[in-house]
Amino acid sequence: MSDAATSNGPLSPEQLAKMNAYWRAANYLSVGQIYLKDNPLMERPLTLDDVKPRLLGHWGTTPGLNFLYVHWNRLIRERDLNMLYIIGPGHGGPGLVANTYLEGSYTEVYPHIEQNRDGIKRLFRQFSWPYGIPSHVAPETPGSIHEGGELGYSLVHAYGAAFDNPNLIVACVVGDGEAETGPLATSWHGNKFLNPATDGAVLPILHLNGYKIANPTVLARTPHAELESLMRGYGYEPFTLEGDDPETMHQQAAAVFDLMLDRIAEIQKAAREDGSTARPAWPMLIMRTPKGWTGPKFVDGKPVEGTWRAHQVPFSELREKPEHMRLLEEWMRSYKPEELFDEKGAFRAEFADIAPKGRRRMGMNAHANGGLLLQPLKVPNFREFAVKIEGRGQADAESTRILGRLLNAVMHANKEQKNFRVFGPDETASNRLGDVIPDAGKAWMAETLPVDENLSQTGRVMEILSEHMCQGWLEGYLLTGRHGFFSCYEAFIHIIDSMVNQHAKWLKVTRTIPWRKPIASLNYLLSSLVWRQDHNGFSHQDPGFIDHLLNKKADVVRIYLPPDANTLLSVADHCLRSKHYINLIVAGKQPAPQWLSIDEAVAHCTTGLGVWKWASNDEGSPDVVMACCGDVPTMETLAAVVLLRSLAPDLKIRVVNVVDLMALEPSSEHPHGLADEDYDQIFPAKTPVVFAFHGYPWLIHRLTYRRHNHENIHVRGYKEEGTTTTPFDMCVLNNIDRFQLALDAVKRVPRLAAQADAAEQWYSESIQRHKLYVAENGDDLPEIRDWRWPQS
Ligand SMILES: Cc1ncc(C[n+]2csc(CCOP(=O)(O)OP(=O)(O)O)c2C)c(N)n1
Ligand SMILES: [Mg+2]
Repeated sequence: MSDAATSNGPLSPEQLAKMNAYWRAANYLSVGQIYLKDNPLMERPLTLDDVKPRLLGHWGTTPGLNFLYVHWNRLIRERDLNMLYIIGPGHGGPGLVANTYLEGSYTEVYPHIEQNRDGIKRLFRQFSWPYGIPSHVAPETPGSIHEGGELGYSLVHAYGAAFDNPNLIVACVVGDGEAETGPLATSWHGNKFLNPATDGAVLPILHLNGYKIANPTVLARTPHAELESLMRGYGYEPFTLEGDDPETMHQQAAAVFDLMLDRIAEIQKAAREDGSTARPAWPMLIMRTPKGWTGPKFVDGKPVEGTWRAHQVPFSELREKPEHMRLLEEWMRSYKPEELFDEKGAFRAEFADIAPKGRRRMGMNAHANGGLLLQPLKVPNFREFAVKIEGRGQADAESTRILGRLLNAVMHANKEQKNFRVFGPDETASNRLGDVIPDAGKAWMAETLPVDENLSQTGRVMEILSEHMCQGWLEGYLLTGRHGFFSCYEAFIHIIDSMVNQHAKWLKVTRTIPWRKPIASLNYLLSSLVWRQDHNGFSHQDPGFIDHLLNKKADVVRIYLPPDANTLLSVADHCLRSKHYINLIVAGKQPAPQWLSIDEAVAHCTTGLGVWKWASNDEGSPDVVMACCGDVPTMETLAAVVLLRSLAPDLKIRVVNVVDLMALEPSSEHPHGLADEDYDQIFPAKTPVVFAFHGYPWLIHRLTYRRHNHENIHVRGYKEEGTTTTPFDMCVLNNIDRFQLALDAVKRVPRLAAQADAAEQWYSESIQRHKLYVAENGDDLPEIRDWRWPQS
C-alpha cells in the first residue's frame, strides 16, 4: 500500500503515514526476531547464514497486537492516558518486544539492546535463543504483568489491575481462542464489580482473527449478531472493527477508539462528577482481522494469511526450499526497512517521535512493575486479637473467626491507601472471616434487592463463585503493587492449581530481573478443611493443594499449618507483611481447643517447629516423639499422649508440633529448613517418631527423606477415605485417630514389645465401641466429643 491517506477518518494523512510506518516497523522487528540472527536491516540479500537454525515463535497474533499498540500510543499522546496493555495471546511476545524497543523502553532496561544496527541484531538473536529471551510476553518484557503462556486469564488480570486505580485504563486483548476457556468466559463479569468512580477502566478487545492453533474459533464462526448479543448480555456496549486494508483500518480504528475512549470518559464523568451510581455498559471492541495479517498469503500453494497456518512460523525449511528464502526476503522487504531505520539502524526520529514519552510509554508504566508502587501494608498489632489461654486446651475458639477480626483491622488501617482487598468464592463468611465484611462491604455493581446484606459499590471484599476470578483478580491486584488475601475451601482451591503455577513462575523469574521490584505476597487461607467436612462429605475432602505447592521453588513458597488461633494470628501477620512469596495457611474454622498463649505462639511460629514441653515428659531423652502438624492432628496427638500415659505410664513422650512445614526440609533445600543439628536435637537418632499430618502422609516423607532418623518416622494422614460422618470417625477412617496413634507408639518402642498384643486388642475394642456408638447415635462418643487436655 502507499502511505498516502486515501480513506476518510480522524487521522491526517501525515499521521496515518507515520502510524502505518510505526506498525510496519513493529511487524518488521517481529518477523526479524522469529527468523533472523544477522543482517538485521537487510542491507544485503538474505542468505541462509542470516537465518536462525531453529525457528521458534508465533507470528499469527502479532500484527494485530502491533496494530493496537500504535493506536494506543496515539490515544495516550492525545489524551494523556495512563494505559496498561494486557495481551491474552501472550505468544505474541515478539510484538511487545518490538514495540517496547521502538518506544525506547526496552533499551532503557536492557542497555545492550542499543538503538542501532547492533542493537537490532542482538534483539533478533536473543529471541527464543538459548539463554536469550522467551517467546512470550514474559516477565522479561517491559510493560507486562501477564505472560499469556497459559491462556484464559487476560481479562481477569485486567480487572484486578483496574480495581482502585481510578486513573488507569487497562487495554486487554482477548484471543478468540482464549475466549473459549472457562476463566475467560467468566471474566467478562468483572464489570459487575468495577466501580467507575473509584476504579479504573478496562477496555476489552476481542481479537477475532478467526483461528487458534489448528482450528477456527467458536466466536469467529458465531454470527455477528449473536456475538454482539452475547457481549450485550455480559453488559458491554460492543463496537466492531473489521477489515484488512491497512489504511482503511487505521482510519476506522482511530475513529472507533475515539468513540470508545469518549464513552469511557463519559461513564467516568457521570460517576465521578454527576453522582451516577448505575452500572455502566462499558465499551468493548470486536476486532476482526486476518490471522498473520500482512504476512505471506500463500506458502507451497496453500493459503496462510487469514488461516490457522499463520499461527506460529508461517514457513520453515529455508535450507531445503529456496522458494521459502525468497518468500522471507519478500515478506520482510514489504515493510520497507530502509524507510524505517536510518543508516545506523536507529528508528527514524519522525516515526519514533509519535510514541508517548517517559512513564506514559506502556513499556515503562509503573503499574506494570507493581513493586515500584508498593506501599507497605499497615498491619495493626495482632496481639490485640489474641485468645486468652487459661488452662491448655480448656476453651474453644474458631481460629478463622479470630483472624477475621485482624483482617477487619487491616482493612481499616489501609482505608486511606485503598490497597487491600479480601477475595473469596462466596466463602468469606462460611470460612468465618465474616468480621471483615460489614465495614468493608462486598463489592457489587449489579442490581440489589432489599434482602441483600453488605453489598456495596465501594466494597473491598470480593466475592464471586469462581476460584479463577478470585485468583486472577488478586494476581492482577498484586502485580500492580497492592495487597490481598484469598480464602477458599481447601478442596476446591485445586481449581486454580494451574494459575498458581503461573504466578509462581512469574515470581521465580522476576526475582532475577533487577528492574522488577518485589510485589506483595499472594496469601491463601484454606479453611473448611478435610477433617471437618461433616455436612459435605467426600467431595469436600482434599488436602492436596499443599502437595501441589511443594513442587514450586523453595524461594517462592511458604506453607503454614497453625494449630490454634494465636499461632494463626502470628502466621497471618507475617504473611501479610511479606513480599514476593506464595503463602499458604491451612487453618480450621470449627470451634477447637486453644493451646498456646500469644507469646508462646509467636515464639513457636518463629522457629517453625518445636517441642511442646508442657505436653511432654521426656526429660531430654524420649522413647517416642509424637509429632503433629495441623489443628485436628494436633488434638488427636495430644489425646493419644493422654491414652499412652495410662497404657504405659513410664513411657517418655516428646510432643513436637510443626507450624511451618518447610522447617522439616533440610536447610540446603529451603531457607526455612531447620539446620541438621537442631533437627537432630528435636528428633533424636534411633527414636521412633509417630507423625500425625493434616494432609497426605507421604508428603512428610518427601520433606524428611534426607534427614537423619528418617527410617524411624511413621506418618499418619489423609488417605482418601471420606464420607459424610462424624469428625472423629473421619480420623478413624484414615487411621489418624488417637487410638491408632497411641497404638503406633506402643508398637514402635522396642521396650514395649511385650505390650503390643494387648494394645492391639485395646485398639480393636476402642474402635469397635466407637463405630457402634456412631452408627447408633449419629454422633461421637461423649468422652471423645467433649475431650479436654487434663489439667495438671
Ligand atoms: C490454557 C491453554 N491451553 C492451550 C494452550 C496452547 N495454545 C497456545 S496458542 C493457542 C491458540 C490460541 O488461539 P487464540 O487465543 O485465538 O490466539 P491467536 O489466534 O491470537 O494466536 C493454544 C491452544 C495454551 N497456551 N493455554
Ligand atoms: Mg485467534
